[in-house]
Amino acid sequence: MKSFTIILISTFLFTSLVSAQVKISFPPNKVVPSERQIQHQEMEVIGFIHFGLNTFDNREWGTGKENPEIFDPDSLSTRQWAEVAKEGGIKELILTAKHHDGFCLWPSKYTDFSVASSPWKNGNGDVVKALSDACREDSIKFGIYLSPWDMHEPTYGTPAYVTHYENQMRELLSNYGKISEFWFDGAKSSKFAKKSIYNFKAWWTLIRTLQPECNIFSDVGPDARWIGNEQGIAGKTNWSMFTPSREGIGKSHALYQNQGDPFGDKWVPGECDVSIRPGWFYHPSQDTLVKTPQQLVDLYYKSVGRNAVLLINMPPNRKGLISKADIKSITTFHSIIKETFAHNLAKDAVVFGSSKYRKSPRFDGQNIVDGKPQNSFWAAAANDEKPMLVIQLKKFETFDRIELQEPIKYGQRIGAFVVQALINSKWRDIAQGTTIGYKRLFRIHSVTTNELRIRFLSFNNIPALSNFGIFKASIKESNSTAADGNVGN
Ligand code: FUL
Repeated sequence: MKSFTIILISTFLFTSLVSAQVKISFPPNKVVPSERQIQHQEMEVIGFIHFGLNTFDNREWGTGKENPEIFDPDSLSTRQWAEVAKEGGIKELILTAKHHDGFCLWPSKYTDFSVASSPWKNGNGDVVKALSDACREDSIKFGIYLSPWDMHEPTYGTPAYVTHYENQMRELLSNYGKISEFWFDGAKSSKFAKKSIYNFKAWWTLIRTLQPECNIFSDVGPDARWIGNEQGIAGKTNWSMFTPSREGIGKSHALYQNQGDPFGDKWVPGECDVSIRPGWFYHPSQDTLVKTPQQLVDLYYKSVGRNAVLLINMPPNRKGLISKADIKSITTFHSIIKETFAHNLAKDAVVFGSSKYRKSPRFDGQNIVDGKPQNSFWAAAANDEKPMLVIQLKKFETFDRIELQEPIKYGQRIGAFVVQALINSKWRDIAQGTTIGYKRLFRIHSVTTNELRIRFLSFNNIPALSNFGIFKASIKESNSTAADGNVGN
C-alpha cells in the first residue's frame, strides 16, 4: 500500500513537472540501457525449462532428501526442447540447473546430489551440456537458473555456502559456452528469511568477469527485474527505470516491481515469468490444464505489449519430453502473433511531425513507419510544447491492434499519450496510455480511418518514437479479451 501511494504521487509529480518543463538536453537521458539489455528486450519471448527430481516425485518444491535414483527419464531429448522453442518463437531457454532441493542437472564436482548419482545414462549424463548444445545448434540463447536456496547442501546458511555456490557458478559459466542469462530466484528458506546469507555482489561480479554479455535477472536486476507476480503480467504503466536500492531480493514490493519508477536511478526492465501449466514442474494431473494459445496471446499483450519480456515455462514430463498439449499451445500462440503482426497497415503512410521546422531527416516523422524499430526514429523539436505526429494512410484501413515503440537506447521518455483517429471528420481517442518503452500494444474495437495522430502529453525529455503500427488481429485470436485500449470510440 505504501509503495502504491508513492507510485501514484511520483507519477502525478512526473506528469505535471515534466510536461511543463520540455527543454532538457538531448540525447541522451542519464538512465539508458546497455547493449546487452537492448538485445535481451528484443527477444521479447523467452522460455523456462523446469525439470529435476520434482518431475519424478510430483512435487513443486522438494526437500533435498530425495533419492537421486528417481531421476530416470527414458526418452530425454533436449533436441526436442530446442525445436519446440524454435517453433514457439522462443529466443532463449533457461534451465533449472539446480532448484531449491539442491539436485544438480550437471555432474558438479562439489556435490554428489546430481545426475551423476542417477540411473539416467548410467550416471554419465549432463542435461546442462545437452541443452546448451541443442540451443546452440538451433541458434537459441541459453540461460541458467541456479537456485541460491539449496535444501541439500550441508553448508547452506553458513559463509562456506557462498563459496560453494560460487564454485558451482564457475562450473556453469566456464564449461557450457555462452550463457546469455543468469536467473537468481528470490525464494529462500524461512529459517534464514531475515538473515543475509548470500553475497549477490560477489556473484554478479563473477558473472561480469566470466560472461560479460550475460544478463543478470533477480528481483532487483541488475539487468532485468522480476515483475512482481508469477502470472506473466506487467503494469500498464511500466517504466524500465527502477531504483534497486529501494528493494531487496526476496523482499520486494509487488507494485514497485510491476510498474518501475520514472525517477529510478538504474535501467532495469521487467521480465514476466509464468508457467504454461498451473505448476512450474510437470504433473500428470495438469495435462488438461495447459494454457490455451489464446491465453498465451493475452499474456503477450500484457507483458511484451507493456514494455517487458515474457518468460514462459514449458516443463518436460517424466519421459524427458515436452508434452503434446504444451507444444500445440505454444506453437499456435506463436503463429497467431506472427499472423497478427505480419502486415503493418500504416507502412505506406505519410507521417508529419508537429515540429515542422525540424529539417533533419534523422528525426523525421516518416521514420516511425520505415520498419526499422530501433534504428531510426522521430524526435520532436526541443521547444515543441505540444508534440504530435500525424499519420496519413494511403487509403481507409480497418484495424484493431496498435503498436508503438520508443528508441530505448535514448532512454524511456514518454509518460502519457493518446492515439486518435479521424472518424466522420472528428478526432476520436482510440487508445490512451502512460508509458511506451520498448513496446506498447493495444487491443481495441475495430476502427476504420485514413488518418491518425498521436499526441504526447507528458515526457521527461524530448519525446521520440521509433515505430508505429496498426494491424488487424488474426482470426485465431479470441475476441473475448479484446479492447483493453479503447477509450470510447
Ligand atoms: C519461484 C520458485 O519457488 C518456483 O519453484 C519457480 O522456480 C519460480 C520460477 O520461482 O520463486
